[in-house]
Amino acid sequence: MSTLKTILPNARVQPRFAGISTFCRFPTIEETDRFTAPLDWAIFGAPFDSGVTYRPGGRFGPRAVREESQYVKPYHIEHRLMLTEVLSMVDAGDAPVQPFNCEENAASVAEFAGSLGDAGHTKAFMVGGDHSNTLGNMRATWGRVGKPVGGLALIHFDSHVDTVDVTLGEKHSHASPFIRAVEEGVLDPKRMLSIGVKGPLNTPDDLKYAEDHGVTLVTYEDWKYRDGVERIAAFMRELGGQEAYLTFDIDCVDPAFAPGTGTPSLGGFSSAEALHLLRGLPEASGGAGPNIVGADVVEVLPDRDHAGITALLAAHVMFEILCLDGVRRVRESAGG
Ligand SMILES: [Mn+2]
Repeated sequence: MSTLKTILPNARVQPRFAGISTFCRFPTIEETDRFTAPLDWAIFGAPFDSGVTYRPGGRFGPRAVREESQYVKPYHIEHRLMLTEVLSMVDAGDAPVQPFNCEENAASVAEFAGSLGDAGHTKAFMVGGDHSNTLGNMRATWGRVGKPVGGLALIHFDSHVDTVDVTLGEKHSHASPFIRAVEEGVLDPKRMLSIGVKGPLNTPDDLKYAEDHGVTLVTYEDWKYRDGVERIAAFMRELGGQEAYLTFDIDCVDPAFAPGTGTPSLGGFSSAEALHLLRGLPEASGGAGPNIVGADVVEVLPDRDHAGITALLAAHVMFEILCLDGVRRVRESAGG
């Protein structure tokens, strides 16, 4: 009798290069015989990129990540975790995006993400698309956890802080999801941690909103050469088991490792450093790790990618984030 909560095709019998590509070969949301209800994570695509300020093409991100994720395997060797034994996970398809309107698109993504699975249990994981889609999944996540007054905490990996008020005359774009989320009460800026910030920026004011509202900013250089590791650990300990959303903009990784993105910013994490940082969050917290109630990976732009390396990294980042929830559940059920 299998103890699996998510049934994958047996890669020793059914090759990874055959069949229709779902995220990590997870079942579709209709294949209810391949996952254990209640559903823990519904993973969906948000193929929308009309919120970009520079190079478009992220609308093809979900398909590219699905394709490269065929080689994501379920056993995490550092956590000693068989993810499919701990979580039931599906590919829920793509949100119905609104390619000509950023604000309407966020509303559409929110409605779709909020409808997935069991409202009181299932969590929504979004694969973008540009970062403007995150406002939609954050709204849905906030609703799923009962719209707590004060908003969600946020663990944010990005080159950019994405708290610009207006860009090219628009309040809704991939430069603005977090200022809009704060205004809506969805996000608590005092419990927002931005990791991997790097420049150059348009003006010094691009950091001012975050600094004035209590966001914890850890630049790449802070993490690599100064006190960033300690500051991340302090944030994670303070956060404890509070409900947190995790968003991963692939442009926090050095374009030498993740060239397939639309607003590349030089330097930054290597692939290995990014994976190491994610794997280290439980230890940094001093406990079971962050209580991730919603998540995304965004800004993969396949047309600028080489050999699929950016999409492959995004697929493995998704796996790492799901494993964080797996680790937390294992440690909590063990009473520690
Ligand atoms: Mn971003």
